[in-house]
Amino acid sequence: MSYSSEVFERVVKENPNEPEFHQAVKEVLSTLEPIVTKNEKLYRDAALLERIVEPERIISFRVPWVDDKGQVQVNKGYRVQYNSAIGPYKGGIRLHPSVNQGILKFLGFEQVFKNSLTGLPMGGGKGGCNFDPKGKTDNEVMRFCQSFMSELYRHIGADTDVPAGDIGTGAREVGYMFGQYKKLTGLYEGVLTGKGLAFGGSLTRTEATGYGVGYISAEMMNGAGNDVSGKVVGISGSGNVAIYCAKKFKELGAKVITVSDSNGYIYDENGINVDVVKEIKEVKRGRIKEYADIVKGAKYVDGKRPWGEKMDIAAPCATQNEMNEAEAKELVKNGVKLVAEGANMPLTLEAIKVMQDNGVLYMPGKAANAGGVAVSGLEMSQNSIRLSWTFEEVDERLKGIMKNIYKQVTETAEEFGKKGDFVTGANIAGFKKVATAMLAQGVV
Ligand code: NDP
Ligand code: 2IT
Repeated sequence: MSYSSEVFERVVKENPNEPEFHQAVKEVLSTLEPIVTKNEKLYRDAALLERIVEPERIISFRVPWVDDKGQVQVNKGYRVQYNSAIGPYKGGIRLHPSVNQGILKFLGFEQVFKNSLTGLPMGGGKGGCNFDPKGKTDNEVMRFCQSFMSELYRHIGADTDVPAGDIGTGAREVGYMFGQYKKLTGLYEGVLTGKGLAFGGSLTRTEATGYGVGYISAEMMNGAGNDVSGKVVGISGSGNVAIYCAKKFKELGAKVITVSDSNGYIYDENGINVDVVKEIKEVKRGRIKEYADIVKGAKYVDGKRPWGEKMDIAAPCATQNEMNEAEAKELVKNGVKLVAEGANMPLTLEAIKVMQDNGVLYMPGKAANAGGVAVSGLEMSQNSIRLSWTFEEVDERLKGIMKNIYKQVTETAEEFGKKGDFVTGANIAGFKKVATAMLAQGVV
């Protein structure tokens, strides 16, 4: 059995009941085979793979808070500090009822390689809580965020661990968390990213993940002698990533025909009106079905995902495993040419295989959605030098980073004899830098 397979078996054995974590590790370890084979003795002697799959630290804590009726509520909070070989732990905080330790481990593991790909000095981490912000009042969200930070503050800091947004955590939640951190520590520092522009946030951070998906898709299309312009794009989700992904694809001359939420999807053959989606989701915090009441000609399909529609480009931007093998086959049958993951691990391993076997240009999340954390890195830089760059300046840097990621991914795939396999390219390229740093730093 190969070294990678041995370590994968060990992960499954030692981490029972964490299927998403197993899935993420399997995807990475199976594609690292070419580099691991080349360096097997070095890696085995240093137990490098055994170390890289194990989080440096997991903090798990009680989050008690009082709802508007005066009832005490209790949630489970976590921070997975995965790997600090190339920089302070960096990664978002997910607030969703489905959150558990295994899901945060898969997200933290992915984050290690994603952050490495950005070229910025950031280690990997992820946090979260099984709190559901849906239907909560602003005051309830504030009390929850304050309680969450009342424990988390002692484990984070601008040079140790820098959280940010993810599902359920946006500008409002980051603001409340930052306020509580500052109150408890007395420090005004870049301890969170995605902050409001009035208190150290970076221009373009809100747009960064979705824009990055658009930029890398344009690179992929160009690399194949094709163009994003004129293409039909299907997007899932209607949150931060989906909204700005739709906006960028539109700017690039494509037509976006779907957006969704966990209840169903909207199909608008005239092209999704992003301002309407923003009003429903960012201002009213409503449901996506309201789009069909506002925009004439749009239809709402309840209880389904958008992958049955005909599209040239699919950008899943909602959550993990939101596209299965059957849906991937349906997309291929309908002529899909490119899949770029805005979400983390939205395709099952079987769905990825369908895309790759059918010659679809497929970019995994750790490359395609790295624009968000990249601009978080730029927010950290601006906080450190106490300056703010313009929107154009940050956007240019983001574009440069996404181009560079595409270059690293394609060149690494070729170098290891896997031309066009962007999963292998992304995993090996991300892994190389982290591995080099870990080996140089000794057994820690
Ligand atoms: P938001 O909370 O802003 O939006 C999430 C969207 O996904 C909503 O439309 C939500 O619908 C939908 N969704 C969430 N959970 C599920 C589910 N279980 N089933 C179906 N739909 C679901 O989150 P983001 O846009 O920030 O994040 C979306 C994805 O992108 C996540 O995978 C995240 O990890 C990833 N990502 C985010 C980055 C960022 O900078 N924010 C950076 C890189 C990746 P509903 O309202 O019904 O829950
Ligand atoms: O999955 C991700 O990369 C994020 N949620 C963004 C993390 C960050 O630190 O900006």
